[in-house]
Order: sequence, then structure tokens, then C-alpha cells
Amino acid sequence: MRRTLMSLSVVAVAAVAAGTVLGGVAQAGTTLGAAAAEKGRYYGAAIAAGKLGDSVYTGILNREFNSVTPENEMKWDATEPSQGRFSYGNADRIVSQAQSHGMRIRGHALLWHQQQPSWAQGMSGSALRNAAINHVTQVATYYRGKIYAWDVVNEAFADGNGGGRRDSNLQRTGNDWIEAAFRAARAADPGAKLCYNDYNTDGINAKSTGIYNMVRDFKSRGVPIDCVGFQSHLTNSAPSDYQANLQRFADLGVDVQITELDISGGSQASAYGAVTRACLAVSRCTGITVWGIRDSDSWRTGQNPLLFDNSGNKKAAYTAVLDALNSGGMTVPTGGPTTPVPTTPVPTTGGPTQGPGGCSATVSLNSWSGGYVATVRVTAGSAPLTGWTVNVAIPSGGAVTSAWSATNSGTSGTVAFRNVSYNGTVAAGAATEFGFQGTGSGPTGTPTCAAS
Ligand code: G2I
Repeated sequence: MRRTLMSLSVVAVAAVAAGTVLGGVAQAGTTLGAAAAEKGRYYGAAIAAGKLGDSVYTGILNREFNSVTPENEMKWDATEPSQGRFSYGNADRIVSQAQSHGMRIRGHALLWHQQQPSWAQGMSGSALRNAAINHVTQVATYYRGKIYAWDVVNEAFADGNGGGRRDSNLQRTGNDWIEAAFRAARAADPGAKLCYNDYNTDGINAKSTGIYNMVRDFKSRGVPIDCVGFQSHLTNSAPSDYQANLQRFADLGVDVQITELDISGGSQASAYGAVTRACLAVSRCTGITVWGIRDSDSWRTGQNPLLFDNSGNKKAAYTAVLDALNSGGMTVPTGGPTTPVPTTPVPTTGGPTQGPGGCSATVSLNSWSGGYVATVRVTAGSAPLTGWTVNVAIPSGGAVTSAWSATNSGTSGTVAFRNVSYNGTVAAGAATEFGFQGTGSGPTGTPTCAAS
């Protein structure tokens, strides 16, 4: 008995030392979103509002993905077509689609040298700086509480000039335009993760190192930045140092996300598998977004770089991604616990439970004056879950304004959060996460979890 206990504790210590390895038998997810959710991550797609009426397209979207990025609808030309007049119709269609299916939303992109409205293209100096910061403030405020992560600034670094900035009208307003944009975005939506996003930064090279130095500088000076997006528009394969590059950014204290993945070329399936494994191996890699659903939806016309063919059939690349998501150990993304979940049955701590093995829930908060984002971890007990409901006591005076990876009934008092289609099934001892944003102060007690 003692020997068994000792060897168990050795296992436990080893798991703690590894930091991010969880016990529990992972259950194979049958969709990209479900499989990613079992690893505490999202799997998203860039989508177009104009295609939501296409039932094949929307069918794949709703079945497979748990995050979306508007491909064009949140860009400056779309949201502020004339100065000071904002237009959110198409973006709102995507937001509604995502919210009604419990999907996260990556906002793309507040400032970029491309797809500026013509009135901004013709501006310079302080007039442009003021217009740009006003744009960030207005759009981030409008979507406050609904966006998981914003690409605050997109593609501001140059190709082939040793890691320096790209020339643009925005850059000519002064080198501090990026940090000004991040500060404005934080003030407008304190609950959104704020990302810098770029391409040709997928390996360790001069451009990615320029961005690395900017992020390090921002962190040292308290400029609010939470994440770096790696677009990963790839040909044939990812660079051999892809994972190492993600890791060096994560080590600066930011999340990393693969934001616009598409891969052309003959070794597509194995390349998709390698990118997936790289993200899973970096604990702060919180999710992957592919830049379109079917090959025919891709901006890379004729290159067939996506996971579904023109008819919506799964390709070999799809299977490679799903297999990669379903293999390997459980890992916890940023903000998650660093202690292992025991593999042996333990008493649940989350209050009254139903179902054979019960479940428990813990909440972690990112709070600011007047609001918060809550991340809730739902852990199955000694038996698998086929569904769960978590009840959270919301402090009086506050309300839930949005939720992702769960649906809520009610917004104040005791709010019940129920699993969505892709994360109701949780293997014994394994865990999944959902989140919500609220006004007022965040919940303080331990939520209760009911299994089904
Ligand atoms: O260029 C690929 C991506 C690189 N990273 C930033 C992304 O935002 C960018 O996305 C693409 C969209 O996929 C395209 O759909 O950005 C392009 C613009 O630079 C988008 O293309 C534009 C066309 O240029 C317009 O003519 C068209 O009206 O799409 C618009 C909407 O269909």
C-alpha cells in the first residue's frame, strides 16, 4: 500500500514539475472544436457575413468550430466608411451567429495599413492619429464584452528591413502609434485580450525578432498587450523552428495564437498536423484559426489551402488536425491550474452533483474597476460527463454581458451556464473551460456543478 502511495506521489510530483500535464483519460473529440476544447483551446475559422446563408458553409461552421474571426467585416473600411459614421451591420451578423452558438469571437483588425477607408488614406499627422485612436475607441467600445481577443494592430512590421517597422501613413504619425492603439483598446474593452498580429513571423527571423523586441519593451513599460497572432499563411510546411518561435513569445508573458492558418502544397496534411502539435506543445498557445472554411472560400485562389474541399468534404488535412488534437496528453492553456487533476476518483468539491461521478468547477477572474472576465474550468469526477450545468452567484448590482463555450440562462442572481454541443462530453477526470464577461465585481464563491 505504502509503495503504491509512494509511486503515486512520484507521479504527482512529476506531473507538477511538468507544470501543464493533466491526468485523466482524454476522450476523442469528433469535431475540431470539441477536440480543441478538450485541450482547453479553441479551433476557429475566418468567416464572411455574406456566406452565412449558404447552408453547407454554415453547417460546417456550426458543427466544427468554436471560434470565429470576421474575414473583412470588422476592418476600418467596413466599420467607419465615412469619418465618425460607424457601420456594424455585417460585423453584427457574425457576432450574432457566433454568440448563438457559444463561439468565441476574434476581432480583426482595429488598425492596419490596408483596407482603410478612403477618407483615412488621405490623412496624416495628428489628424490621422486622432482619427485612428478614435476608431479604436469607438469600435472596441461598441463590441465591449463580446470579443475574446482583438487584433489591435495588424502587420505593422516590414519584410526584409532587419526587423523594422513598415512605412505607412499610421507609422508616419510617430513610432508610438502602436502603443497608443493598445492603450486605447484596453480602456475601451478591458476584458478583451489585445493582440499584435502579423505574417512571415512564423519562424525565428529578423521580422519576428523585431516584433519580439517590441513585445518585450511593451511588457517592461506596462503597455497593455496580451497576445501575439501568427498568421501562418504557409507553403508546404511550417518553419522547423515554428514551435520554438511560439515559445519564445510565450516566455515574454503573452498568449500566442495561430490566427490565419492556411497551407498550400503537397505535404499539406502533415504540415497541418505539425502546426497543431506545435500549438498543443506551447501551454500559452490558446487556439488556432484557419483563414476560411472550404478551399473555395480561401483568399488564395486555386491553392486549395484549407481543411474542406469546395463541396465541403473533409480533406486529409482535416483528419491530420483532428488526430493531432486528439493525441498526446492533456495540456492546460494560459491561466489554467498548474497542478494535476488526480487520475483516481476524488470527492467533488463543487457542491451538489448529479450523475454517477459528479463534476466540480473553479473560476479564475480578470477584473478591473466595473467589470471582469471569468474563466470557468469544469472538471469531470470519476465518471464521464455527457452534459453539465454550472451555477454561478453573480454579486448584486452586476450582470453577465456575454458568455462563450456555454449558454447562460439569466444574467443576474444565480446564473446557470450549460454546456454547448461541443463541450458537454468530458472524460472522467478531464476538464473543459468556458468563459463569461460581466459588469460589477466578479463572483467570489465556488460555483456548483451538476453533471448529466
Ligand atoms: O490577405 C490575406 C490576409 C492577410 N492578413 C490580414 C487579413 O485581413 C487578410 O485577409 C484578406 C481577406 O481574406 C480578403 O478577403 O484581406 C484581403 C484584403 O487585403 C481581403 O480581400 C478583399 C479584397 O481585396 C476586396 O476586393 C474585397 O472587396 O476582400 C474584400 C471583400 O471580399
